Amino acid sequence: MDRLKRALRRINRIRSIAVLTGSGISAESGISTFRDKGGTWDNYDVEQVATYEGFSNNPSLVWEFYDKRRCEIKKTSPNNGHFALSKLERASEQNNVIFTLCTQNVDGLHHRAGNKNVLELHGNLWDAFCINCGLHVLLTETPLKTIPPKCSKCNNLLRPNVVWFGEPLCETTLNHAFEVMDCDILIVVGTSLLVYPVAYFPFLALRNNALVIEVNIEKTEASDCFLFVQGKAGETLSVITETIMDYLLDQNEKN
Ligand code: BV8
Ligand code: ZN
Repeated sequence: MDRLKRALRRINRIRSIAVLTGSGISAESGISTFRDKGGTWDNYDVEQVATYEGFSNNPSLVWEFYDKRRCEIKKTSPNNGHFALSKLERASEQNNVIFTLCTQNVDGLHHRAGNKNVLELHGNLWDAFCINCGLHVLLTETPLKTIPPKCSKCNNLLRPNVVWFGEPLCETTLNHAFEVMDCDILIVVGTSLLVYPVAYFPFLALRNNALVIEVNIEKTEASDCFLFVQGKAGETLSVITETIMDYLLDQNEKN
């Protein structure tokens, strides 16, 4: 962690910390990633299960895909990587540092680990809405009794409240994320950085002179642009967040 300590010393005062996570942070909870060997996209055709066209063609197939993931996620728990980030959020609050966690994940594990200021960039698979009247429904039963689930108000199809390929991210969320990337530290964890526009975010942070720390079990195409720390999220994040928390305490004592 000497590289991290040296990099932290170059920051005059830490006022804001951002985090960007992908499916790799949930891997140690037993949830498969998308593009690793044997991952989700090895077993499903993304066009069929993660696009609006796929949903229109076969809503039952798409709901079976999401319901299977919901059942798996229900049985898992947050891991040390998730808990390290909720600890960092509490320490940031105690030291008057703004903390925002942006996630591409739709599993809801960051909330379950205790993080509060979470921006779910691609939605959340526990939430659904009616394609006709827009009624939102929290779908907690697993497995679903009826596939595809219907709207209790107008009996039209419900769809998962997630962002599919070819769909724009929610504008408010996107604008908020752009603001969040104007930060002093960005920690990027467990993402291949292959999905846009989120893959641009670390470069926005770099342009704002942020210290960008990337945690991954292997290098991504962008790793040479960041302070790359190779390792599993669970172990590595605990060390990184402890180092940052010590620094926050120091900077508070000095002022
Ligand atoms: C849009 C749905 C436009 C929810 C997902 C340029 C600009 C804008 C768009 C595009 C563009 N170029 C191409 C596009 C189109 C497309 C895109 O990016 N395609 C890519 C594939 C080329 N983007 C879109 O379609 C986006 N929409 O731009 O709309 C628009 C604008 C106006 C009007 C109309 C349209 C929408 C993108 C969102 C798609 N939805 N998911 C769900 O079912 O989950 S994306 C999907 O990928 C998930 O959300 C996932 O989170 C995300 C990213 O994947 P990762 O999380 O990174 O997972 P991955 O498996 O890839 O990597 C895991 C990493 O973890 C690896 O690096 C691995 O090494 C590491 N790891 C593994 N274990 C561990 C670990 N690290 C640490 N510890 C471990 N233990
Ligand atoms: Zn309806």
